[in-house]
Amino acid sequence: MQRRWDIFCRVVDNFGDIGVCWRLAKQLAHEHHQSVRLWVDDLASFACITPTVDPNARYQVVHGVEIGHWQAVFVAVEPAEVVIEAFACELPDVYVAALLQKIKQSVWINLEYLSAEPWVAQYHALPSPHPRLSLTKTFFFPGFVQGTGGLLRERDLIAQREAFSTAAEHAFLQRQGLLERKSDEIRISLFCYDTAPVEKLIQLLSESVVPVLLIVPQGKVAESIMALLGRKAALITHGQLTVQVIPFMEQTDYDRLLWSCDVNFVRGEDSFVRAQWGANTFIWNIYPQAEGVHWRKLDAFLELYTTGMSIEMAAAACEMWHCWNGRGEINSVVWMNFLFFRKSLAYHNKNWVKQLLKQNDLTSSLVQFAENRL
Ligand code: TRH
Repeated sequence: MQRRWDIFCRVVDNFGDIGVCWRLAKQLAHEHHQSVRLWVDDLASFACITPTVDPNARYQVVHGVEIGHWQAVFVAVEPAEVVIEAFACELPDVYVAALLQKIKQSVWINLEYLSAEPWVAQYHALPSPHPRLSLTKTFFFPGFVQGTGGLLRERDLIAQREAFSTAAEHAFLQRQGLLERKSDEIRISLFCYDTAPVEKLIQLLSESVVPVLLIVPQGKVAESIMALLGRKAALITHGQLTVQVIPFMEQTDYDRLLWSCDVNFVRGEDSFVRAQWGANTFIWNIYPQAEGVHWRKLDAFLELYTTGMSIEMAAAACEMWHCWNGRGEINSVVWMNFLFFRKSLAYHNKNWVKQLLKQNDLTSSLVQFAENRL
């Protein structure tokens, strides 16, 4: 049944908040034929991952989704039947007041950040009564296991990835102005925080015995690599290493980049999930949190993900991931050991994807949940 949805997104920093909300909004509109309004406080960040978004428009429709600029003074609107408060962003007071006035209550969902920690399944879909008002919101947790809300995954994503032939890759590389593949080359995409040991990685890649192409989206990390290599250019060669700095791509093209690289360094939440669907070898730079809370998340994921790997392969992956996140120093042994397992890891990832596919995707879970409540 077609329902009206309001999604509220506050961009804390980076692109993950809007990345997730935009993906969800599009999927609701395109696959579930829902009527979706997306309220975003930072349209400039949004425009980086979706160039068709006008950063100056108060109201616009893009890919069938209504987009409203969430400004400091929120003009009262009739609330939708389903309300998504993304990542505890706190709905505008006038909107909450309007929710209270509704004869038939809306379904109010707080969409949480992704975590592989075991408690997630226990807390998923629990109601939380408002402390003062007669309204209840539900905490909805994405996750990797049954009993959670699942992961964002478009209906045709895996089929599209499987249909990504050599010819399609060639066309994609040409369209993006990316270098063609050399025969024995290792192709790596690098999307990480500036706290990652990038300098060390550059040194290791420069010493490689096979050619390496490192593709880096523009931003702080690309700037620091250019400073390190002493050249401000889109293409820099240093020993066996070629660095290609590229503009930010649209989300769908970023997927293709992940499919066309042998190793993907990803970060945060959304690119981390996309690398998993892509199934090529990946390394996660987790979003750092106060008091090292992120380590529990990282290790919880590694525990799930490495299940079924040989002890050696699991150790190589865990060591590389730990070093990349600042626990231990990345050196040639750690890197070479990880590279040694590169193909086996990609093979393992195919089974990992099969396991993840047993779950409903997050958008379908949300639609089902809302429909049961309305
Ligand atoms: O940008 P991020 O670091 O976002 C983070 C995380 O979501 C983190 O959990 C959150 O707390 C913090 O923001 C506030 O990384 P993430 O999650 O991978 O989001 C990046 C988005 O950008 C994702 O949707 C993929 C997209 N992207 C493109 O569309 N094109 C590109 O070229 C690149 C590199 C990324």
